[in-house]
Amino acid sequence: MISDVHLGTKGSKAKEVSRFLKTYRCENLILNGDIIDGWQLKKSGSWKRKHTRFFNRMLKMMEQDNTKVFYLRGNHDDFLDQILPLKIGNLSIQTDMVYESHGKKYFITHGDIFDSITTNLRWIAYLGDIGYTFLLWINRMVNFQRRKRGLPYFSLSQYVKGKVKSAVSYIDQYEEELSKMAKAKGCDGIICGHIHHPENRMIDGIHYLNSGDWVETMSALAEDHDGNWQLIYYNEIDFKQKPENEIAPLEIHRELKTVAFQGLLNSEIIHPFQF
Ligand SMILES: [Mn+2]
Repeated sequence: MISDVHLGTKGSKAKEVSRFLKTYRCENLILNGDIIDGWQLKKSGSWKRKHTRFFNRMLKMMEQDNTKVFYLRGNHDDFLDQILPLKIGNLSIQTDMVYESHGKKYFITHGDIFDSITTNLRWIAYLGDIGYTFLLWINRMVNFQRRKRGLPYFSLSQYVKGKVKSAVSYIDQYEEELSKMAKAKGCDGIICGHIHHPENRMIDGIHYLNSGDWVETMSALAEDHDGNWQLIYYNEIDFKQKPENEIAPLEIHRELKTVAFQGLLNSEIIHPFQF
């Protein structure tokens, strides 16, 4: 399973994700939302050949390995809402799904449904070191100006630190909310994407899984024949070896409709940090 490829944007690691898909064989491929970045394409993004190659690879998998593809809509590819549910041969486009395997039920959704309650500066979690250094630099500039005007020192770094802390708790809050939803739906686990934060852990008796992204972490999620889930990081793959990794079969239980929320932070400047 992969999510958040954001094809059509500069940050999309399209070549890497195609290479990743070429390395593995699977019975089912779940594209868990934000595969195509419709928002960015509408504004200023450009569709490149490498973005088309991703879909060529997907079609090859469907042809050669008889892989079933489930494309679940994300908030950036919400244009799919107009056509789903749609099934053409081995390709199925839908809102979300329940996946049953080895006696366990997993609710699979992109996971943007909680954006409405957690819109406050969630992008700041992804500032990282460079962003932080940059902010410290701004801090110096701001205070230089303030001093000239006789204003007291303002600690932007302290302000940002507080925000970063709340961004970390945003991730915790997100993971907990989705786990609660899985529980409410009578599932054993939840699989999502959206926040570009790969994860595989237990939260209050619910198996919480996040398939990561192909913008920052280059990560994916796979289930083996025994029903064990693991995160795969592109940077850790030994491409010289020819692994014959196959992923266990998948049964579709039922389709559920969820409500789509548009992200509220839609300005050009912070776009790279949007989920
Ligand atoms: Mn998203």
